[in-house]
Amino acid sequence: MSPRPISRRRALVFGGAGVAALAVGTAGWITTAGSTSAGGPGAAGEPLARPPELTARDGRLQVELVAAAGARLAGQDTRALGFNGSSPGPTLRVRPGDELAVRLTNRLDQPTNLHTHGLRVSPEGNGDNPFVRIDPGASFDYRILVPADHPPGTHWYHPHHHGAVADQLFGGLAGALLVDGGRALPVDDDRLLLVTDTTLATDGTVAPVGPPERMFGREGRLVLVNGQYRPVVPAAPGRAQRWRLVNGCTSRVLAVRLEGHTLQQIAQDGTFLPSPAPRQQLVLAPGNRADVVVQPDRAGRFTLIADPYDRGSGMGGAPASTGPVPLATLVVDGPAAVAPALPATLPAEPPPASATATRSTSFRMGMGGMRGGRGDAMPMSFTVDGRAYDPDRDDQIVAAGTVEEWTVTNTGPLAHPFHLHVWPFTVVAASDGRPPLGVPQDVVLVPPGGWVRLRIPFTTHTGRSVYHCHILDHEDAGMMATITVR
Ligand SMILES: [Cu+2]
Repeated sequence: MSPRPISRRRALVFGGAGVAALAVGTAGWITTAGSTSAGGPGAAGEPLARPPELTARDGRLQVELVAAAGARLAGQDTRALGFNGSSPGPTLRVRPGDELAVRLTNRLDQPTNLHTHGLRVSPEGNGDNPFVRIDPGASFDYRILVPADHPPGTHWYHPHHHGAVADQLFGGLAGALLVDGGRALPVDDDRLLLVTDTTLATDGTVAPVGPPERMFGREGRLVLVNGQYRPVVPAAPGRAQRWRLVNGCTSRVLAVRLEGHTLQQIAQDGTFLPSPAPRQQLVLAPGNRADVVVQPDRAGRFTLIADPYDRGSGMGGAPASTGPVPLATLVVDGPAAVAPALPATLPAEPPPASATATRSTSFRMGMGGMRGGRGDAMPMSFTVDGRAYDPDRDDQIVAAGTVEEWTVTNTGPLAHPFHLHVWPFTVVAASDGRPPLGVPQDVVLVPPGGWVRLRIPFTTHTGRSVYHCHILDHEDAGMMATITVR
């Protein structure tokens, strides 16, 4: 356990109507790496922290994760949720061929479980199984076998118990999951920037969320990076660093840019692009990851910003994000250096050449008295193909070994991010004309009234899992379906 911090009190007001003034205790605190930093949300401008790292040894990573309220978040002691008292939880680092053994203990007041988002692993049994239910007080032993040919990349983990996913992620339950190995890049630093959002009440509890917010998809008023409020990322002119950006927000789309800089994107959702791609802005749906290389060429302070993103306002519910949100500050200082150039080509995976079957599915919103995740009335229904999620119903049955082309349509006025577990897909085309990335990814935004076309190899694992909207309020309300590959 971390030593208890010595708190001083600091008052901080987060702007916006109805936002509670948050009394923020900031303190010096000890990271597991042994370094001390003065943390604090109130204290914007503290150095970016690295969540505790747990690294596989001799082919195995055995960890215990305890999900409980009382995490240290944004530099203060809160009633937010965390893994092992921390939000985000520890970063889990494995290599291809490793076994990831997680004992998850539930000290919440509701059932939970674990999803290894992005890993291409078995969804069966003690694997990445979304049907597992861990009741309060119980533990479950996950045993996840990372295939020897698994690509290295940036992934993450979070609970996936239907009906409680949004509340638990918004509460703070998320962590990074990195597959190491592969080609070393010429960078001086390799940093995780896991973005989450939440809203804290004055007493440090996570603020309750009403039906209108759940209908649109809740966006927290506090946007955090590695659990910190507007941290500082130190850099030297000329030196390159790799940032692993993870959108761990419940519903918020992050349209990210770095003042005065171009982000060189090298990977999406844990797979390399064919070559570094310059981006003035990167749009990350909830669940998406992007690895970028940042190489400042001059001293100064530059803000990493999430710009407003219109998810669709046809429902009369305006997006909660009304202005640009500062996420972090890049502070460039010190003597200039010259970093070696990035490689011109990266080890991208070629897309499947062709599909052997086609399939269509649609995200739908409709009028109707559906029940929300916590049982309260929702004015809208959230379905896949007109049916609310039923874990006992087989919605899609796919022949193992095939490559399918899916058309995912969205009949409604809000954008919905499509996420398929375990089997990543390559986007072939989208109705809004976005140029496809051409490499496997696992979350893609389906535009309002539009569609995306995906090519999905079902060639790795068999088993039963789910696909759903990654606006987790929508998933909890029923916008999820089962898939069986056999
Ligand atoms: Cu949705």
